[in-house]
Amino acid sequence: MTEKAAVNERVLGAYEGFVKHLKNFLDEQQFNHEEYTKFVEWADRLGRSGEIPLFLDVFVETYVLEAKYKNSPGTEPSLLGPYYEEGSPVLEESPFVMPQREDEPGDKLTFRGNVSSVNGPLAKTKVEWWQDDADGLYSNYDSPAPAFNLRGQFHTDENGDFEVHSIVPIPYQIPTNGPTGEFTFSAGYHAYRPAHIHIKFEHEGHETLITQVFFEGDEWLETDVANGVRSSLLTKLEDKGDRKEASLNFVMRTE
Ligand code: MBD
Ligand code: FE
Repeated sequence: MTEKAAVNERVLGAYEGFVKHLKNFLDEQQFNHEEYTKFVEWADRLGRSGEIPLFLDVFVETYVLEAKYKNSPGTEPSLLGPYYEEGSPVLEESPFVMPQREDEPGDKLTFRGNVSSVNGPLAKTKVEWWQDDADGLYSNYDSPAPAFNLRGQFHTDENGDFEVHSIVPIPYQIPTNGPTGEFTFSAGYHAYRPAHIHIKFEHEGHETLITQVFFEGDEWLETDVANGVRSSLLTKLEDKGDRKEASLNFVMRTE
């Protein structure tokens, strides 16, 4: 580049703000130079392993969301996470059956929800859904399942209602054999997230809502390694014999 690019004030402000707080942090922590070098080596391994999105989504994303959305009306956002995939199968007919293998392992799940706006009812909201399978794996990411297994998109009806048929997700263990696991165990944390469904809502004139659904009684709710649980996102799994049922309503904010 010969010409100097225009200054991006957001980048400059972010870096200067970061340094301001970094100084206080370093005064407090008093790292020696060997510790700094070890950190650089670990960060290099993190980058080379491809785990930067994983690490940041587990250990940083929740604080970004909290800072921006605490005390806002409407449904609380939760983590997007590293396993969102654009272009999932478009499901046309309700109840929306998540793409799955013929003999998909796991408990069958019927999930009912409603999407409204802080201003009232909302028709035809676009919904994207993704989750792990009964082996704790997300399709498209180191999984033997077909691409887009347990991923789909659809629209709510005229009243904002929707019904999904899927399987119950299981607690998710983040990968532990790389630099993210190294950090997790060094800090004395476990590697689990409670079982969750990822869900994303889009509607014109509204802020896109990315959030998750969790289930009461899950053993990892209080100690989620990614700290993504919000009590308003909890629902109850009801045993209906051959399947489980759950429901939750969602409220979108206007732009
Ligand atoms: C996940 O499944 C997830 O939802 C997050 C936020 C981080 C790692 C794995
Ligand atoms: Fe997840």
